[in-house]
Amino acid sequence: MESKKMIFMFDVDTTLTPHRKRVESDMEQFLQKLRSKVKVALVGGSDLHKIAEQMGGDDVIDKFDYVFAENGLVAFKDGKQIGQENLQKHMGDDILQKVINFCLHYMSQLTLPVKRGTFVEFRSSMLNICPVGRSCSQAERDEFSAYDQEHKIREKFKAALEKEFGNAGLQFAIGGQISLDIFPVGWNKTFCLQFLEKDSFETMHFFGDKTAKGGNDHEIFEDARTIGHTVTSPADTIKQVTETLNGLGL
Ligand code: M1P
Repeated sequence: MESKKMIFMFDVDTTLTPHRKRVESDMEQFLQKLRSKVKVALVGGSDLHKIAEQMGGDDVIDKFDYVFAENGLVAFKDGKQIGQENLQKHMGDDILQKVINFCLHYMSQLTLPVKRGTFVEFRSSMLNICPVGRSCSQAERDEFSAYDQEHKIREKFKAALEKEFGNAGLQFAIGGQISLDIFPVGWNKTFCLQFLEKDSFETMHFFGDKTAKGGNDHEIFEDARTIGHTVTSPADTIKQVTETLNGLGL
């Protein structure tokens, strides 16, 4: 039985894959089987390139009913692009440069276990700011993450950004393991819901790990239009989805 009016949406990192790693084959099979019962959407904070890397290749947009990259600011349905926003046009270079300068200055004052390269990644709909540098190795990523948990590097950075740019119409979110996302207010994961509302879904389940306040799954998890589920790992996602389907008799 397929419930066409129901959609299951998934965050990518930690929800479907281990941190910044490729999806495992049991999850790939599970998601494809799920598509015979309900529509399935990916809602990632990362750009499409990284989502494709993690979800098994460039055909990711054909393997799911919807793929929402950069919180849905870059949107695909049935393999075709249906949305694309532009941060630079929306905010203007003046404020963007102020934010970038502030971040670079703030990060220059930090002493971390190591620093590598690419501290600012300018994406089509968001700035991704990374104190350790995005070109770090997996081991350096894990080391930063442990250091961050102890020293609250990103939490303090986020608070400093909110203090400085509180009235600039920007939102700051801790998305993955090593970085912060900065985007216009409202350009969080709830942005993708407009596409699904247009397609008249009656029930929208969302599964994500960063659902607490300040995390990049928080707003969509809390949104009145969705039924939110907090998961802790890909295995937990499979468990909770299975329980939800059982509860629905699907
Ligand atoms: O989980 C989504 C996040 O994935 C990456 O985070 P990090 O590199 O810090 O683990 C980034 O692409 C980030 O923008 C995104 O929100």
